[in-house]
Amino acid sequence: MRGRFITLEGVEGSGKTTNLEYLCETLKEKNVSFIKTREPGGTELAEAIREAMLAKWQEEITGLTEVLLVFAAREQHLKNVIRPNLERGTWVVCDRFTDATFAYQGEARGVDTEIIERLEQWVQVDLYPDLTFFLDLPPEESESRIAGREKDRMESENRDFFQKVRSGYIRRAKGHKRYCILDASRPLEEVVSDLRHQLLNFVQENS
Ligand code: Z5A
Repeated sequence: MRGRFITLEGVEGSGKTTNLEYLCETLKEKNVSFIKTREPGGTELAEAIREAMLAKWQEEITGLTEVLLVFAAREQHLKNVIRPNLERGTWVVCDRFTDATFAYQGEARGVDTEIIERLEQWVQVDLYPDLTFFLDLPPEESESRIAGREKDRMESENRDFFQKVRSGYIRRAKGHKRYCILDASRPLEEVVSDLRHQLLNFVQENS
């Protein structure tokens, strides 16, 4: 049986990394065989593309360039990591996937959604996440959570940009049944308990 593909999405500081650890613990408890990975990244070349994508450059980086970079990384990641694992029955847990491209490059950078949809079909063909946790947090709260960190090129964008990212995610979440929206402004224990509950139901339905 094909493995299941779970993704985590949200604005920066919404707690993806933190919740991912709890998600993995729950899968271990249930004896689910899985790998943890991230986008952009997950392979040697895709990690190099991630570095280039997040670095600060003197020249202007267009939204379309970002789209092409993330899909080049995604092709490598799908071919070398995600597909082979799913095919051998291993579940894949991924920190961000194509929903991030729609939110960051589509909604916030203004790249035509049709272009992203075409690349999505071309690169992914029939592969989409089975379950997506969206950690929803207003940008002003995410700012205070990551205050003091050294910011990369994307993190250096302003509040208006992250407001658009959030709206993009909310719009997509409403249109796809695979989404599970978690209010990430609550205390961590509550967010984790909610995530765990939804995940346990999913594991039961898919084992
Ligand atoms: N990107 C893109 O543009 N297009 C694409 O297609 C893809 C990605 C795939 C890298 O993503 C960048 O790539 C990202 C979008 C772009 N850029 N931005 N900006 P990333 O996921 O690697 O980086 P990130 O979003 O910056 O992740 P992060 O900063 O590591 O945030 P996080 O993982 O969501 O948060 P965290 O580290 O778990 O938590 C942040 C802090 O909050 C930490 O101190 C926690 O202890 C605390 N925390 C967590 N939950 C709570 C609660 N509930 N209450 C209080 N405090 C909490």
